[in-house]
Formats: sequence, C-alpha cells, structure tokens
Amino acid sequence: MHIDFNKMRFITVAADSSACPEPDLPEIVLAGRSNSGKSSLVNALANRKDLSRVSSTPGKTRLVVYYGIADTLLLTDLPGYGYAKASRQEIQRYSGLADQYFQSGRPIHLALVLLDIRHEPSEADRIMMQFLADRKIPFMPIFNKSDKLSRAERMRAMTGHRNWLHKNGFSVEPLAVSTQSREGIDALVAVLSSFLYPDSI
Ligand SMILES: Nc1nc2c(ncn2[C@@H]2O[C@H](COP(=O)(O)OP(=O)(O)OP(=O)(O)O)[C@@H](O)[C@H]2O)c(=O)[nH]1
Ligand SMILES: [Mg+2]
Repeated sequence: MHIDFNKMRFITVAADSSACPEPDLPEIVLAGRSNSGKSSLVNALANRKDLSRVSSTPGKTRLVVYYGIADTLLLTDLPGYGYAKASRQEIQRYSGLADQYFQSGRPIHLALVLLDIRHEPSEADRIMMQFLADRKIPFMPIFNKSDKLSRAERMRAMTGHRNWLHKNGFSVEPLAVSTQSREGIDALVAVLSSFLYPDSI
C-alpha cells in the first residue's frame, strides 16, 4: 500500500507520554537533533508548507506533536536534542524524554533519525541510534539538507555516513533527502510504505 501522506493532519500535542493518543495505529517517530529538519520533513511528506512549525531558532518543537493519516498511521515529531555542542545534562534530559517515550510500551514501528548530510553524526546522534538499537526499535538514518551539497559532495558524504554507521555497528541503510528541494522524499515515502505494508503491492 502506498501511504498517502497528502492526507496527513495535525492530531494533538502532548507534554509527556501519558497524554499521548491511543497507540492503536502504526507509529513512525521522528527523532534527531534540534534544527535537523524533523518538522520540515512533516511538511515535505504532507506536501504542505504550514502543517508543522519550522523555525531558524533551534528548539522550536518542545512538545511531542502528533500528526496522522486516518486509520493508517501516526507520525510523531519529538523535540530535538541539543543544538551544536549539547551539554551532557542536555543529552541526559533528552534521553530521559526519549527513554520515557520509547519505553512507554507504545508499539513504535519505526524511528526516523534525522541528521544533517554535511556533518558526521554527533555523539548525541550515536547515543540516540544505540538507544534504539538496544531496544530493538527499527530505525532509518535520514540525512537531510542534501540541497546544500553538490552531487559529487553528496555521494562522498553518503559514503562517509555509510562507513560511520558500519564502524559503529549499525546495519542500516541511510537515505539522503532534502525537505527543501524534495530530493529523496518520494523514495522515502516508498520505503516507508513497503516497511509498514510489506505484504501489499
Ligand atoms: N537548506 C535546507 N534547509 C532545511 C532543510 N530542512 C530544514 N531546513 C531548515 O533547517 C531549519 C530547522 O528546521 P526544522 O524543521 O524546524 O528542524 P527541527 O528538527 O524540527 O528542529 P527542532 O524543532 O528545534 O527540533 C529551518 O531553518 C529549516 O528551514 C533542507 O532540506 N534544506
Ligand atoms: Mg521541530
């Protein structure tokens, strides 16, 4: 089944997992550092400019924001973790929230870890991915902002990211996207569709 993200709507916000909607639909969670483009990805998937609040000020999304496609899917936008040099305290605070969220017993089908294609994943990113791997939550690293690189630079960067993932023991295939130019967005929708609905054509 092809997921029709054009039908995605805002559902609600929650300050913690106790206020979250019933987990009775497949859920995809967006995680990643602040400013990586999680909220922009919500808009790109939905093909809209204004569904999600995007800002040049890091730390825009402070609550857990839910979007959904009726009877099909929940898409959850988590607050981003530390901008630039995250303090240890900040990382711990985020991992507290992530911990709470990911361990709340919700059946999370998939986490998309948003990263900046121009940079090697940070220590906080590595901790996030290790956290997911330890809990056997499937995740896909999504390297965003590919429009910032030339074609050659992009290929070089993705080779570096594949090596980094391999070196850190993560056997997952990274995807390059740009929420701005929409490069890779259709491919991501196809990957998400076949991940969630592997048996349908
Ligand atoms: N050039 C470029 N800029 C992007 C892209 N995606 C997002 N941005 C910019 O990056 C900044 C942060 O985007 P957001 O979507 O708010 O990031 P976020 O991950 O939701 O950030 P928090 O809510 O703070 O966690 C904004 O200025 C976006 O316009 C992209 O693909 N290309
Ligand atoms: Mg956001």
